[in-house]
Amino acid sequence: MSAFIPFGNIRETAVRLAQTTPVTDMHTHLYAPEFGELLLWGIDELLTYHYLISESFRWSTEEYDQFWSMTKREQADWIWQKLFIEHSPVSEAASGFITVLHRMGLDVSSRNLDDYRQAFESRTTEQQVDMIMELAKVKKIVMTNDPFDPVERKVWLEGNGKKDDRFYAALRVDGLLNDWPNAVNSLVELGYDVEAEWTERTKQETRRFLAEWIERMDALYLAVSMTGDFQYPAEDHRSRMIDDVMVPVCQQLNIPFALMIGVRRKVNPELRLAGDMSMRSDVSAVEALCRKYPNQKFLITMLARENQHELTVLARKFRNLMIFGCWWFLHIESMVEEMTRFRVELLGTSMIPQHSDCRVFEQLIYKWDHSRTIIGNVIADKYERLHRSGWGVTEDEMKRDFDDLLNRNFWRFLGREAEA
Ligand code: HDL
Ligand code: ZN
Repeated sequence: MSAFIPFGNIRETAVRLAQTTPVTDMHTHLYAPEFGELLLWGIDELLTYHYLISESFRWSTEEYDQFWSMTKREQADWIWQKLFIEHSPVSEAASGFITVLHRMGLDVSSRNLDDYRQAFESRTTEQQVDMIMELAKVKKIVMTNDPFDPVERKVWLEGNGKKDDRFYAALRVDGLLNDWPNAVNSLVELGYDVEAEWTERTKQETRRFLAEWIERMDALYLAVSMTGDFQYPAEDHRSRMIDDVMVPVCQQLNIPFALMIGVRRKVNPELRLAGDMSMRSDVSAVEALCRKYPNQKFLITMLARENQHELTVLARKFRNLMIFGCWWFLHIESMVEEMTRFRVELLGTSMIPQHSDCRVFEQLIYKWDHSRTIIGNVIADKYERLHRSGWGVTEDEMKRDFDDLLNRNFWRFLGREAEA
């Protein structure tokens, strides 16, 4: 066994390992290069990230449509002016853009957007993907895949789907739960014999749809996001869809069911994708699912800060519950710090502390840099406390712990640890 790390070296070793351990990013909105236009990257995509759009409007009195009528480049210039030039970019998303520029070796002090754009123009998509994954030390990326999206469906049906083995699929089917009437129309168009009424045939055909797409994509898990008013069990369509279709298919194909709970959609429709909000949810719905289906694995993340401690305590009660990430409005330094700390204090290293949720490829750099440093320091605190009680930790043990947190826990939970 290697030697225990001396007390004085614990923190720098832990933070170094947190910063360098290769990550499996288990929930993103990124795509492999073969998905073409669906893969977003570059300066203008980074600046028109929906987080930055909503923050920019706080400094503006212009009509929303005036912004939406601009070109993407004009929108990026407007956001740059509002959030970076007229005011300091201190928010998580704005400072993240600066972190990306800095880590890509650009002259941040120039404050010249066209200089930054020019530096990106010399690279192909594949070169940018390789460079960013190397800089962010992200070795595997799980996408969010929606067969109801015609652009994406075409890639899966005609382009032989995924080729890049660094990318994995997750089947995302919010519409089946949250917009059943429209989902029925989409399923019928795809050749499934379903109707709005919850008949045996409809259940069977919806199960067939899920099973066929999970197998076509080799989807690692089935995912849905839900508004915070989600109740389970309930005499409603969502509970019937979960009980009669989603859990049976996940059991049949032995994959986890991921529920992302707590969004309140379109509180300001003028902001479009940026117009969603968080809301407190009912953790007892997760408890009921975990208890009713002890052999079904659930990946759960919730959006309201108020739900986090209770969800973490629940994870102590159900080993089929894997909590993950600091989702969306929680992906800020203060919340990552707070959530990681009590998650470690209640669960040790048996959870998935972060996912990036990236929509634009270069965001991997800042979303992981910022989180890794926090995770490293929280774990260092715990190692130091152990050391003061006479329990030394070796570097190999630290490597194991950070690999568990940032990579292996996810694959082990899937039952696919060989791919970690
Ligand atoms: O539903 C989700 O997966 C969320 O992550 C939304 O995509 C949200 O718009 C987002 O981008 N959060 O980071
Ligand atoms: Zn997401």
